[in-house]
Amino acid sequence: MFKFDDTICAPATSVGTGAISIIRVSGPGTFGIVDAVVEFSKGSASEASGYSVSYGNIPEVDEVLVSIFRAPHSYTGEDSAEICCHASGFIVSRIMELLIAAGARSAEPGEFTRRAFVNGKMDLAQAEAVADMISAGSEAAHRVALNQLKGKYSSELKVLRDQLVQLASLMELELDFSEEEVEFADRSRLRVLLDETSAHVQRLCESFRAGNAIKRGVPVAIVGAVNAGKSTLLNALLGEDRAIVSDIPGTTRDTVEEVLTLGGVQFRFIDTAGIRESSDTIEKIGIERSLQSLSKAELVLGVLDGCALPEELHKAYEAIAGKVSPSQTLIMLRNKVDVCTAASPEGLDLMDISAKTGKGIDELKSRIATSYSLAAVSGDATLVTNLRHYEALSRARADLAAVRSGLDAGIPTDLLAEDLRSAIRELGSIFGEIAPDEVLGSIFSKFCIGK
Ligand SMILES: Nc1nc2c(ncn2[C@@H]2O[C@H](COP(=O)(O)OP(=O)(O)OP(=O)(O)O)[C@@H](O)[C@H]2O)c(=O)[nH]1
Ligand SMILES: [Mg+2]
Repeated sequence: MFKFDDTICAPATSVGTGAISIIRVSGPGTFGIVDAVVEFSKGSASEASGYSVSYGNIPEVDEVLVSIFRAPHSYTGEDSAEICCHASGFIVSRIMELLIAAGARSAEPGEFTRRAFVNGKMDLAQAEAVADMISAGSEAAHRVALNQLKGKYSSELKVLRDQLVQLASLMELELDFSEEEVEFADRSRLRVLLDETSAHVQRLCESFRAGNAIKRGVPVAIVGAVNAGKSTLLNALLGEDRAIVSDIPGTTRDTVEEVLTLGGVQFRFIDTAGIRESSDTIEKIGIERSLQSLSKAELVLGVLDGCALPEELHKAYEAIAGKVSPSQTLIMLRNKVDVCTAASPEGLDLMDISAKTGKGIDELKSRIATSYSLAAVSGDATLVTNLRHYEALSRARADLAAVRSGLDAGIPTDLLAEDLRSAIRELGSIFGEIAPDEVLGSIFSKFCIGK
């Protein structure tokens, strides 16, 4: 285990909120430093056993509770303490000053978790999951982060990496015997193994779209012609008057975004400017944004004015459907059915709603929830949610494709082995097998102080 020789401290709770704050201390000097700052009513931090809590006093500052964790049984793997005090900005900064005067140093963002990683308490993917866990805004995002934190995700990647190592050794075997012209005894096995692994890497790459949507909130674009009732629909879904509604066509100029959790999944509903020909510069920019939101959405709610004539409805339907790609889910809505009661035109898959009266809104919500259900995250399927992992997997996928086409073209194995090694490095980089300082720096600098 790597030994850090300094001791760090930081507030672990946000200052100014709640009643209690926690200040974390970690490193070899922890107990001596805490003893210099806190007068314990019984014994001292240095004598206290691990997993114990002691009551103490910091003269002229506050009465505190100190939790003691002895190495290696702590978050960081080092001797650590957590000082629980009243949540006043003054008290927290005073205790920080006293700890620093006693020999601790103010921690960098993410430094506790970085130490936990370096000390082997968790791998890199698990360390990243700590940040995801804290920022998870829905049950689904929490579940994905929890799976990653518990190490299920890393084990899957380790199995994959081991398969590639096995492949590499098969290739090396071939290299060893190449002078004796051992004709690729195991080439077919090599191919099978390579194809299996590539398919698995491919599957993980493909899961990123859903994984990322779950982590950040599934983007749902509400699109359609002016005055169709898009903003009224956003308000009906949210149950509040968020967007401006009026009978003037072109009311919404810029996109309006709000988050709503349905069935444990967070959705980001984006109300957009109505699409029409316009010579107004600002409206044109708004429409451009509508089209961008549409193309980036996972789910598209196409809103049609139910009072339009059948041929207009057909035209409006096609205008939206034509902009939706096969990988997106489209739900087409015929709005204003409270006043426009003519039967739905033939041949169009439309759901009848009235954004104004709320008719059909609950059904629409359950349709949206099931289109992106929690089942996607609760099953065995692993979801990639981290951009760094996705990029490493994509590079590994390209390396493996190069190995495959090299094999087909009869390229000597020693040349292919290089691509294979690169793929192994890429997978290893996800759980931090190889973790250069600058990679660690960029990961942990995004954490907050005290994490
Ligand atoms: N009767 C009825 N009127 C509705 C319904 N939904 C919207 N409206 C009315 O239709 C008009 C336009 O509604 P908005 O929600 O502003 O329409 P929009 O699609 O956001 O329009 P733009 O922002 O201009 O593109 C308003 O007068 C709404 O009250 C509905 O379900 N029934
Ligand atoms: Mg609007």
